[in-house]
Amino acid sequence: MATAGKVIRCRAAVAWAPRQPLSVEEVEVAPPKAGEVRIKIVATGICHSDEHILKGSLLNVEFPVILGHEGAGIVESTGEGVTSVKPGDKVIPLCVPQCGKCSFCLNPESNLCQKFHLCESQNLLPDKTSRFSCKGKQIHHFLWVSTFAEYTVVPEYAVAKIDAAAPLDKVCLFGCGFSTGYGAAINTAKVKPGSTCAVFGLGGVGLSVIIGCKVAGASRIIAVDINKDKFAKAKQLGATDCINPQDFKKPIQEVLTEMTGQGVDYSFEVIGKPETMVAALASCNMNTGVCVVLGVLDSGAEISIDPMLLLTGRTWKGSMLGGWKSRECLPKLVSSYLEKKFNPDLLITHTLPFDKVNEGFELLRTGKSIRTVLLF
Ligand code: PAD
Ligand code: ZN
Ligand code: ZN
Repeated sequence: MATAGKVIRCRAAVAWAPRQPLSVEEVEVAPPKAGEVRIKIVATGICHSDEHILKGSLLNVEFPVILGHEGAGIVESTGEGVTSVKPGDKVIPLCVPQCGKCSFCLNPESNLCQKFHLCESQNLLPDKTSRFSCKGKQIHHFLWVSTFAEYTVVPEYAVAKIDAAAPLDKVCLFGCGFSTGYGAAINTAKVKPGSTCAVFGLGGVGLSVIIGCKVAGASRIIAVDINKDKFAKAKQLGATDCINPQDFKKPIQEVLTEMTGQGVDYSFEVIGKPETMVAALASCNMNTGVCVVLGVLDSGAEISIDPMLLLTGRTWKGSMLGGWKSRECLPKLVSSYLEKKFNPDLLITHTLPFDKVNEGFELLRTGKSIRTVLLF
């Protein structure tokens, strides 16, 4: 491409400081170095985790930064030594990389990679420099993806090549929300046919859990949210019952236990609050129940539980990006979508031009959207 090897000037939403609106600016994006890929982002979703970072309530991010981690785009150019993608390929940048070499990557049971953000800082690219600058200032990367930029640079092991037929304005959700929720049901809980499930929190991730439970053949899927406006979509995607904890005097775990006899087989916390994490654990069968935590607490927050909840046999677990080995599995997941195995398009309630990124965040905060997709 004509831009290869050159600095590209383009739009990006810069977060100059926590708790401030994003600022759409012209930024400079340097060419990819060896082992890196520069991607033209076509579409990006807004996930609750971006909001956590913006609030300053998640660890390990340095400002100014370009957020966004749920995007899809087209390779613009590649640095020396890159072999798995070439200019023109459709790709998803990966917030959980897959280097293929570390002990986690070599373990078939694990989907993390020791290059992921809790093992290695991702505020800068692996060579500890940034490809972004704005008004003479260096801007930090975020999770090595920074999809709130028209062009971004990522390491080769943080990019997955997907089917050329994939609609980028839809499959951007596979970069986080859809894959996380769907995989939590399929890979982490391993939901069995005929089982009962409870899903706490009906945002983009929680509704994706419902899609996963349905595909896995669950016979009862109970959706839990304090915002009843989310119930219609939950039903459309496969929820059999929808309940609002505020409609009951007794704790929601007691309501769910009564509804199901001994508690659900699988419960999922997809909100990120201490009290709902404990309630979700207590809602599953005391002996054989499995509770999966996907919600992210504000940094520093903790939970305490009565260990008896676990002693009787419950399993309490969590997962990142739905347990998928990212580079290997996301392309297959996109192919299953193209074969119409599931329909996450229903999660997209709003599509906005990129410049309206702050409006997108406002829709998330006020509970009016499931996923907003921003288009460049
Ligand atoms: P969202 O804000 O779209 O949805 C959260 C939902 O929870 C909303 O529908 C709320 O109404 C509902 N809710 C809030 N409080 C309560 C309550 N007390 N009881 C019942 N319902 C309530 O968020 P999202 O779907 O984008 O993300 C959900 C969480 O998952 C969030 O904490 C995010 O940071 C985390 C996440 N984890 C991973 C992962 O890999 N584990 C990936 C992506 C997101
Ligand atoms: Zn996310
Ligand atoms: Zn690895």
